[in-house]
Amino acid sequence: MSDQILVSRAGGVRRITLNRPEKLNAMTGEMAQAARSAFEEAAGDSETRVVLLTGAGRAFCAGQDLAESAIRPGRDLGAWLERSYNPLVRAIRGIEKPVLARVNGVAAGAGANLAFACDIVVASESAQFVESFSRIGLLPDSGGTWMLPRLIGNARAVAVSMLGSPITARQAHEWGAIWRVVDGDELDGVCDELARTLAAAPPKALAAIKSATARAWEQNLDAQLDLERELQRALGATADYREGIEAFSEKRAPVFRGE
Ligand code: T3D
Repeated sequence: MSDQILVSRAGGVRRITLNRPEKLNAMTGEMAQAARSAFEEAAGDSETRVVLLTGAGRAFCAGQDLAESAIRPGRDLGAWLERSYNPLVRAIRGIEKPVLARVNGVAAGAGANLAFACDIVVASESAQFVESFSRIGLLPDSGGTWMLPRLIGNARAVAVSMLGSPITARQAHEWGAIWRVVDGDELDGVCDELARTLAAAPPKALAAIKSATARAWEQNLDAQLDLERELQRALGATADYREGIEAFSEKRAPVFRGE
């Protein structure tokens, strides 16, 4: 594993830290590939029930490392995306476990869109999201053109993408792009508590919520009702559902095992 990514696990919570603090965690190809591997490992680890993505130091991620030779003008940026960000975004969206973004500082370019790809985003008051691509002659990638209109509406998505103007954490919250904005000194407590709560929740139900809400963007209500029927049928047969019902009637906290 590259030292540009730190991975640790405590209980059911796997923490993936982007680790180039002196460059605001600007993403190299090595880092993108290591992050993707970390998500794939998390997907295959039965002990991991939630993944927390964050950055070391004062930033979350400043996007693509602009000094990297692979993205020099004239190089094939499409091929670069296929090697770096596209697999990473697919890994974040595809993992059947909740992904929590702890946005501790600026999230720019691909870094902003990696945060927006996560299931639940908590940002520090001082954080900001910058769709900085147009400043260097590019369009938002890493899913930005897909996620932004859905998260904040078309008018805002087009404006922030064209202008590259920073979205403050507070504004991102008001626009519905992120779950919470908290004081910097509360960020760890809030994220740890959320991660623990998600780690104790029924994994199959969370996976179904993740996949069903993703599908809802793509299909009509009729098809979505069919999907809910099938997913609920499967969940209704799980041991965790039985446990949830029993715990409710016995007035105790449920213990969900993902079975
Ligand atoms: O294939 C493709 O499509 C290409 C992929 C594109 C995906 C993208 O992500 S494109 C967008 C890339 N990101 C940016 O354009 C953001 C560039 N950075 C900034 O605008 C600013 O650094 C920030 C607004 C993020 C933060 O500003 P500030 O004033 O807090 O910090 P700073 O002083 O600018 O940066 C601190 C250091 O980090 C500095 O290094 P130094 O001079 O101390 O050695 C700076 O150069 C470095 N850094 C910040 N961002 C990047 C970076 N180094 C390389 N690449 C960066 N993206």
